[in-house]
Amino acid sequence: MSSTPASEGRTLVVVPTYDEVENLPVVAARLFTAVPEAHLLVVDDGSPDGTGELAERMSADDERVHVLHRSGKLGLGSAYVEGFTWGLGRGYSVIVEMDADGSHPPERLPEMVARVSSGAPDAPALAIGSRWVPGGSVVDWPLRRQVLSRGGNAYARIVLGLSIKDVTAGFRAYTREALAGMDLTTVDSKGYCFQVDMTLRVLDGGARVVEVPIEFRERTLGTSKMSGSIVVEAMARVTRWGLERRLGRLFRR
Ligand SMILES: Nc1nc2c(ncn2[C@@H]2O[C@H](COP(=O)(O)OP(=O)(O)O)[C@@H](O)[C@H]2O)c(=O)[nH]1
Ligand SMILES: [Mg+2]
Repeated sequence: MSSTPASEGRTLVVVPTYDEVENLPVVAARLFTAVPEAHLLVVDDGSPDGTGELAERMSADDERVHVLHRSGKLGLGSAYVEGFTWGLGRGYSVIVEMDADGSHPPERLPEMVARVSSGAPDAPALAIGSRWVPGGSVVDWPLRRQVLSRGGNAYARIVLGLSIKDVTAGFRAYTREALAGMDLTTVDSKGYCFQVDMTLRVLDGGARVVEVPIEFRERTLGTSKMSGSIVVEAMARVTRWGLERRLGRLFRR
């Protein structure tokens, strides 16, 4: 692991990786072109393809790059939780979630970061890079994935009573206050429901969420780690959270 320079006022971009050796250098170059002052934290789960070793070499060459190595494929949610905790401990003021596969355009980060760090009293604590608001789009995404994403979002919106259009999106900028105000040790969602879980935690903390339109592009290199069990986990948990919230409201009356 690399040393940590003073990071007050800086942005940390957390990128979880599992077998992204071709994608990581491309996304890192795009990130540092778009936001040269940002720091990058790669959270690698022992990728068999050598992504972790590549990240280590990148970190030796560039003091903005940091790496956490985990023992095996433990899931996206816990990778982010470890990354967030690392970033909070080092004083970053904005902490970003971004995939390694190039689907999330780092070029949109300046706007997302600006929205959460404007300093205005009603500034949002979370900016979501959204596919499903006007101006947002998806490119080269199979119809099956589009239907799943739109359907999953519609279901979550109805069951949880949310107005957010892309609550499963994994491209996000949080203020440190939003993350510091949560008990991250109780997050145990692995896949898409991690994104829903985090959104509910921000809203329950009384903070605002905004959506910034992005163009989402399907990866051109490597393979997706999305699986049926991740979809089942998301459906089951969203349903449970929806019921719990409704019952909770009923009993408070
Ligand atoms: N550290 C870690 N990263 C993961 C894991 N599963 C997926 N990722 C990373 O999470 C990001 C999104 O995964 P991806 O397979 O592209 O999912 P999709 O975009 O929904 O198809 C990529 O950067 C993956 O390498 C995991 O278990 N651990
Ligand atoms: Mg992807």
